[in-house]
Amino acid sequence: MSRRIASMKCFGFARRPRASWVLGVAALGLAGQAASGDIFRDRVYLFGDDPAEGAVVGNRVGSGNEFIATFDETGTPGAGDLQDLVPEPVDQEAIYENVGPSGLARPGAANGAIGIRFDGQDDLLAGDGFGNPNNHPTNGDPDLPNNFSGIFERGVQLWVYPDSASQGRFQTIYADSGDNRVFINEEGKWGFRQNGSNDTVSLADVQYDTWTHVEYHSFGSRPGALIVNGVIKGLWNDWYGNSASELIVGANQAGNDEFFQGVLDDMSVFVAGDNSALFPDGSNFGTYDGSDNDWIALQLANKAADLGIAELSPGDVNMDGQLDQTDINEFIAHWLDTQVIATNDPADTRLGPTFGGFTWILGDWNSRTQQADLNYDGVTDLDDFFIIRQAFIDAGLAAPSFTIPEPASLVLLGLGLAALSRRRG
Ligand SMILES: [Ca+2]
Ligand SMILES: [Ca+2]
Ligand SMILES: [Ca+2]
Ligand SMILES: [Ca+2]
Repeated sequence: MSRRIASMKCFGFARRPRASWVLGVAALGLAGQAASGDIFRDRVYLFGDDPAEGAVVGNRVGSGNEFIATFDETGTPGAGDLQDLVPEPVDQEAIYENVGPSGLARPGAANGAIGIRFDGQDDLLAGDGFGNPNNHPTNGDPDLPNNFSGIFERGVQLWVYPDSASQGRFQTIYADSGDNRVFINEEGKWGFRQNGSNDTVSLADVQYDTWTHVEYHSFGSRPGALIVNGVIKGLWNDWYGNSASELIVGANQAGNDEFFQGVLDDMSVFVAGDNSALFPDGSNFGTYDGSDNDWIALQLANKAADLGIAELSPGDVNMDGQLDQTDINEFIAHWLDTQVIATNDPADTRLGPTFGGFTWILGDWNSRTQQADLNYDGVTDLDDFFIIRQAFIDAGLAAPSFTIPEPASLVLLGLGLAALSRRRG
């Protein structure tokens, strides 16, 4: 079985000496990724958009290149960090699909964009697993890049177009080891598994024959969240699983069941965190905020396009293309608003069955649009005001101030923040 051949490939083996990598990525502009944050995407799978891959709509995946693979766009030729995905078996029928405006019209897709269709019978893609970054197999290898030791934040995101003919079947979207996966269950709900055997099924209904963006995100030690179209729909209370076994896309870990039927596109795998102070070869892999979610990034880009501007200011609370007093007012109106997400609250219909009863404060598209949570951390506080303030300064406007709407002490905030903290301390 060719899957076993893939499993024998060791980490660090440079499968693709592609000297044109830098040019290729620059030319692509990571089309459709709408990358806006500073997280580190260690894998970007465009599923056919890289010209070097030789994808032709209707052809089998990998048929246009000598590696019989769909390419990972992030890495350096010969450095061991290009983790391609190989269709298995190689004569199966996973095929390139037109996902541009004239095809399945994935949100944000440009003319000519390509994705991959899975038939729900036997199609899958296989590659190196990634697991918890702290336990990544290449950590500490002086000959390989990306020492993730001490890094625990891990996320995966992609676009999914489930075929309605697949309704009623359990389908695995991807499985990174047996411990971590995202799936659709028999009842048509989105779900995920993190570090173990418990499946968390959300209350989010799968929409068939249309596109949905799904992110699975382990925020470090915990929690882990399932984010569907930019909104948190499921939580789990554990680390990201450590197993370094294969990554399977489109089927279960064994590659023999739970086949996905439909089209997948633009999948990326990321880490965040900073281990530069811990290890000589460590790095700052960035800080995640909601704008790193490709669905949210697309909403922000679309709003800017509608306004005829290049991009929204990070301090534009009401997203109207202007920085003015209305942004301050809206921020003040939501001062200390907090998005509490609890799995044990029967009244909270966002989440599914309770596993232990977890309560977390987290941000998403809802907290951004409904409570002025500019940094997507779930709380509207001074951190968000600093974003507004810096945006005003960057735009050449006078630094704004505001009055904290606290009954005990009405305190003017602005340039005197340092003095303020001393007085209160
Ligand atoms: Ca890579
Ligand atoms: Ca694509
Ligand atoms: Ca505004
Ligand atoms: Ca905030």
